[in-house]
Amino acid sequence: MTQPSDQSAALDNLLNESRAFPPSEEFAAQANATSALYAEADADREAFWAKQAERLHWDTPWTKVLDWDDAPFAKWFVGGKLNVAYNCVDRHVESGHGDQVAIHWEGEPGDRRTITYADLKREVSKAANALASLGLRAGDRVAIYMPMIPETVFAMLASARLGLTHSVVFGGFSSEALRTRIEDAEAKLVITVDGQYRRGQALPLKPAVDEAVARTPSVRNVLVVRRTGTDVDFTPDRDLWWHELVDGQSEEHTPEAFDAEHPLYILYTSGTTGKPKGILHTSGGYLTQVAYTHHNVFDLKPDTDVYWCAADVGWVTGHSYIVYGPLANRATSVMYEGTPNTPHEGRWWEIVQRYKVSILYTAPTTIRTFMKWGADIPARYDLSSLRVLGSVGEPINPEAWMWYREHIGGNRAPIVDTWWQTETGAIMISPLPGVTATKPGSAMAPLPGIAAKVVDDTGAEVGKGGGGYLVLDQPWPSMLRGIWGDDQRYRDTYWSRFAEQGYYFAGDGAKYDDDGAIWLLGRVDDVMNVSGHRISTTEVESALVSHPSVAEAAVVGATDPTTGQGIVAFVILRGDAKDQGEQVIKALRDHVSKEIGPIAKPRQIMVVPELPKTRSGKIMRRLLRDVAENRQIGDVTTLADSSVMDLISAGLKSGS
Ligand code: 6R9
Repeated sequence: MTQPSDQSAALDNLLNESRAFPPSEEFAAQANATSALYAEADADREAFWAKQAERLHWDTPWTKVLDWDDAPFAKWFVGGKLNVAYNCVDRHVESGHGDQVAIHWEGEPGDRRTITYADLKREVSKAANALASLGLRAGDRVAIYMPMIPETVFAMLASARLGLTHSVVFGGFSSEALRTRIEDAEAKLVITVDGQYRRGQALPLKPAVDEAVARTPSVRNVLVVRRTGTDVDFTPDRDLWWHELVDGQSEEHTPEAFDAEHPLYILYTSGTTGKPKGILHTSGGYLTQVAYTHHNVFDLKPDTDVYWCAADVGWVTGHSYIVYGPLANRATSVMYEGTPNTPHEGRWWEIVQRYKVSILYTAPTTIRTFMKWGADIPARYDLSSLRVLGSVGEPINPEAWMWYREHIGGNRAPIVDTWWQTETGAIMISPLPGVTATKPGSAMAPLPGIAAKVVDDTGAEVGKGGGGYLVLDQPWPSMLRGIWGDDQRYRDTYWSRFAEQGYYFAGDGAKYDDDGAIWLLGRVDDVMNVSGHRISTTEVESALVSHPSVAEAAVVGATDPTTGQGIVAFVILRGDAKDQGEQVIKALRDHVSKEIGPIAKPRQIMVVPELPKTRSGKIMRRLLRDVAENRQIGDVTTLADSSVMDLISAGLKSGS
């Protein structure tokens, strides 16, 4: 494990940041949130959450807010029953908002669709009838391997409506990644597309599904949405076209109420070992917290705002803040299919201008990319509609924060830097716009109802100015309910580090500044954060060593000005491969891309004669990070052979 002190050293300037931006009176006067929320939650946390749960329609009221007797397995809103899709769709139509736009969708090639809440109800009902006709029943798992198109949202909501548990697999992942996820969840259905648009090109996706499904006997059907019109192979009886199955279905579907703890979805995320963890989320507590946070953190006014979360739906941010939170709150959203520079670098700002987007939620890596492209690009568009800006996925450096504020937010829109994880389900630490005076680079404080602390190695809370590990010391409604099929791994990963205190260990280093504000310092385990995507070092290492040219591999995340961290791999090649130079490096990068996905492609691969290891054989990635970041190499005393680092440095200097 990296010590948080390593990271705080690197982020020292960040902690000298002393600028503060208090909310304007004008914003505060109209804000959803008030400072009274903190006091209210402190006075009685469970009563506070019970009140937040009233944002939803419950078919059967709960009898108990929280059951924590079987900790760390929580039950929230015990005995309550609800239908998640009804809450996100039907009730808005019933309250007279059927004509309100739910989604302004824009495809990468420029095609557009406007979907009202009434349209959404029809589409979701038809899709639910279609899935039921395939014999799927509550509790069955459905894998969704799709790009950013409306049918992805329909598919998720149709699953939720029937009590099916969806597992969305990011469309950029490889066939192999899809296969392991289908296998782990034992999915009966895969929903996918013929192909997807990426950087102006139509790329096939169905062949990856065919390859995966050939080895996953649990899958009975593959439902294919036609997106790009490319030819696909069809396996009779197994494969079905969405338009043939769904379009003819009845537009009426009566939702059934499910238990508050009914599984809603599984979402796989990287852990410290090669095997991804299936993070399990359930219904009532999850929907309560995503709705509550979306309302307060983004200050959503459903009648006037146009909200755009520019994440991919394959990540938790897409689940909670493209689909469930905004729809539960009757938001009008923008959904965009493609990359920010297709066909030009002003595409996003053109979209903001066209739909008068008022709330924008994105990641620091994207903001840094825009910085690189230049402030003159957003300056060509009318961005005056923007009134709240959000950031998520990794620590945002003060420089990017200030740029976002000035060039996108017109020095007017408050910025909310939101810390949370796939596991937390919803935002946990964030400023409240209109309430909190923000500091560039700090996520500030736990939201009302949330309890977080920075603790030292022994679990004792550090004082102001102190650094250590971030922990969550009280259960929260949208917390994960476990790792799919692996209760022990759930206990070990999150609850064993501070077992005595009963704290949830987030895996992030953090620090309090002199005012007690929280600054996140990145992961303390072997998980990298590349453009806001979590990739484990082990995962990339195992992909590399699965190639016949590689004897051994060690992977580190090195600071990268654009992507936050970049993947740097150190490999020891086998005999023959040593003489193949650049060719083998290219082959290895392609191999990783095929095994895991293009986002896991190493930025740099260095060929080395040896790897630095401790006596117990654990690779000392800390030292490799020093090399990757061109720093003086740190303490080598725990190395089994301390001359190894000299060998590595000498080899790299001579360019071999
Ligand atoms: C929502 C999401 C979770 C990890 C988390 C942390 C990093 C996310 C952050 C942040 C600093 C923020 N992270 N938001 N670090 N400031 N505002 O990203 O979920 O993909 O599971 O990643 O991302 O390291 O532990 P997920």
